[in-house]
Amino acid sequence: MTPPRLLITRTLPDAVEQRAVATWPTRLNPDDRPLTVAELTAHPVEAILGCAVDRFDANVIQRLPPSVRVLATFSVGVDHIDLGAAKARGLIVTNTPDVLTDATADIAMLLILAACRRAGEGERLVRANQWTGWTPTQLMGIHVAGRRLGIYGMGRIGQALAHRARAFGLAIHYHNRSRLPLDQEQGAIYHPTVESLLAVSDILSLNAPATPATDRLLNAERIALLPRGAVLINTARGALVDDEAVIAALTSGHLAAAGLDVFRGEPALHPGYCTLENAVLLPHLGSATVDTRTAMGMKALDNIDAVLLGRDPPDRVV
Ligand code: 8YV
Repeated sequence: MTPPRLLITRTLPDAVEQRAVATWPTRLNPDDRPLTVAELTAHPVEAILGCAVDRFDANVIQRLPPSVRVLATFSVGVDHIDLGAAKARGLIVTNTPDVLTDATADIAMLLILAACRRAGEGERLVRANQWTGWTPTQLMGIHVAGRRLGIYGMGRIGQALAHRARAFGLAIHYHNRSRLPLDQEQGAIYHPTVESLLAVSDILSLNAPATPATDRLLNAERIALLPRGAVLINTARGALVDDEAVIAALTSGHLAAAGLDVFRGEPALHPGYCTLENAVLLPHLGSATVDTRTAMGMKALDNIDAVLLGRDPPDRVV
């Protein structure tokens, strides 16, 4: 009997690829080129280790060879996968929760500080050789301590961000589908509606998954509910915001600044962001540490191993 085969769609950290190759006959992508739909669906493998940049819509899932039993995504987000189509086909889908919580919360905290303290503008000034020297009023930013941080989505990453933000003197408010138990709240103030959260958010951080319900959640009407001069942080998904409305608010000053790690249609983000001095823009770095990306790959392989060896995968989504 031939052993099960694995397709890994993008280049992963060495330790992950070495483990995969040592365990299963594995097709790697050493050029790290995005695979076309034809390439994604061409290989009669039993398992696919894919990434959030691979689109597994209903069409792709239907075209997968019948041999494919498990799709392990190298991400916690599953918005790039049509879960209904996977379920209908009997395709097991797994993700990588927990291991990227700290790294992503770090990037959210980094963006809060960078956006409030105008780090992008300062960096650009120095690099352009235009810094003529210290002045008492140069690049004055927003003082973080004492301000209110509103966290939309108080799951693992939201809670890890709250933990960091408390150390910077921020008061934590949050909205979540359900209120957290008191011991997990740690003094954070629950808002039963997003509108009530927005009204008190000097800094608003989006930490919820992209779903039909959260698509363009932050639109012009809801941005208007934020205090004037609020700061927007997004390390979740670009789909949660209406780009035109965010850009208009950053231009008018209703939003003082934004720190964004994720974009609708990335890497082709809305060009309006790139000319805004008060937007700090990162290329989806949330989980980008060697330790985290290695742990994500190992978790994806744990899930694949479980399915191929006939066990329940630890991180089954459908
Ligand atoms: C990943 C992410 O790095 O896990 C997620 O959902 O957004 C990122 O942290 C990215 O999706 C790579 O697959």
